[in-house]
Amino acid sequence: MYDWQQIKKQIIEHSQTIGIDKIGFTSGEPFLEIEVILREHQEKGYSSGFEESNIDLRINPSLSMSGVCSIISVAVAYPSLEPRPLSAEQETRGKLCRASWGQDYHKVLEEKLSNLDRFIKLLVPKAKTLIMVDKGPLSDRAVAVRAGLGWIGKNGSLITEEFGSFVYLGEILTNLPLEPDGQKASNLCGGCNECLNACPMQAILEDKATINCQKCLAFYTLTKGHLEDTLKEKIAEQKYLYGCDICQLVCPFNKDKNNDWHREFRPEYELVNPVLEKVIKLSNRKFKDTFGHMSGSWRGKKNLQRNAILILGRTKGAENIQLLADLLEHDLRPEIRAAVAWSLGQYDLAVTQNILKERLPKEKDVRVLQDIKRAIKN
Ligand code: B12
Repeated sequence: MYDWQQIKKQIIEHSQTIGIDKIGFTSGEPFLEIEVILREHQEKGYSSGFEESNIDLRINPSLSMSGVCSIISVAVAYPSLEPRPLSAEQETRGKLCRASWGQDYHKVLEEKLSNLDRFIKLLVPKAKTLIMVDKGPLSDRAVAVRAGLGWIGKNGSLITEEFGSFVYLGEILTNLPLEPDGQKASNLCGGCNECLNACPMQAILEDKATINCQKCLAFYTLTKGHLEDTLKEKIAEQKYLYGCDICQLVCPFNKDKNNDWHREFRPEYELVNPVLEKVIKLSNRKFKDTFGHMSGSWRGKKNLQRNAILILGRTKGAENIQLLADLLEHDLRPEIRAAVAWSLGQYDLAVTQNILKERLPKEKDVRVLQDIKRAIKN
């Protein structure tokens, strides 16, 4: 009784009016094409731990929603061009990855998909649906590939020909029999190895078009707790407080593209390149007010502060020694004191060595003690 072709057309048209940049359709069949990839990724210890660990759930949409017949996959583009500094000031700053620019993308995409969902239910009141953005068990990238939105680049990202890889993904599972889009996007990476060469961690597994998450810098910026010194160095060197864009920035499909038409994602210089000292001194309330709306606030204040301290250490600015000394003496969080110990160790100065030595007899946390000792030895 329904004209499904017509309904699909109306869904596509509506999506274009609500800021969905690309839309595609695929069946609700299991994603058998990625089963081996996902199992191997997990078995070899390449997983991040943030993804759904139950592979059956990951590949079988019907375990998330019984009666699923089709999946509507969407991409929403986000900007890549750095905002201009407001002045030529030389304050030490860090950066947040582009996926944390503007409003939290989960919220933005969920709103767009809820809007599309309401529209579908106006057309077909009995439609059953389930919205997923990032947090669902399905691989958003695998859904997008099968729906024809793009291809998986060597860096593991879903690349669209129109917008490059700076796109967020989400999907609606539904029991409606919407016709799948037959045409898959061709993989246009060819012999290009820019991402492989640029990754500071050698995290990209070339032959697999996937990454070893246990090496990925983005992963480490959001890992809680203590870090190995080599990882501290990498965070400090690349200046990322949250996430990492390196393997995407060098991608030829992202060059000369700045997907800046969604107001929600427009970056504010002071927020995406914050002054490190200000980040380190944030109160809980100020953190929530300043960064709470961004996806980069997800891992909490302590993570951003730990990373800010590491970056500060690498700059070795004399003006920051007092701040670091105060933190080592008074901050109650061991991860913060450990980061400070490393940072003070970066200065090759008698004064910073003395600060570390004076703390030694007072420090109670075993892990921080080790870090202080290493910083003194260095
Ligand atoms: C866990 C996670 C992370 C982890 C691990 C990342 C990773 N590469 O696995 C960490 C914290 C490191 C991370 C980082 C980032 N993430 Co993340 N992350 C996820 C999450 C929740 C699960 C990913 C996952 O399962 N990984 C395991 C691998 C094996 O699976 P997969 O990446 O989904 O798919 C792979 C395979 O299935 C295979 N594949 C898929 N389809 C097909 C089809 C064929 C034919 C073949 C052969 C292979 C194949 O290739 C894919 C790439 O390796 C997804 C959301 C979701 N629910 O899917 C977002 C997601 C992948 N992340 C996203 C983003 C934006 C990022 C960052 C760019 C953020 C940043 N700037 O720091 C980085 C990119 C790092 C990178 N190069 O991958 C976007 C990616 C959008 C895009 N255009 O690809 C997603 C989809 C969130 C979203 N809804 O928009 N992320």
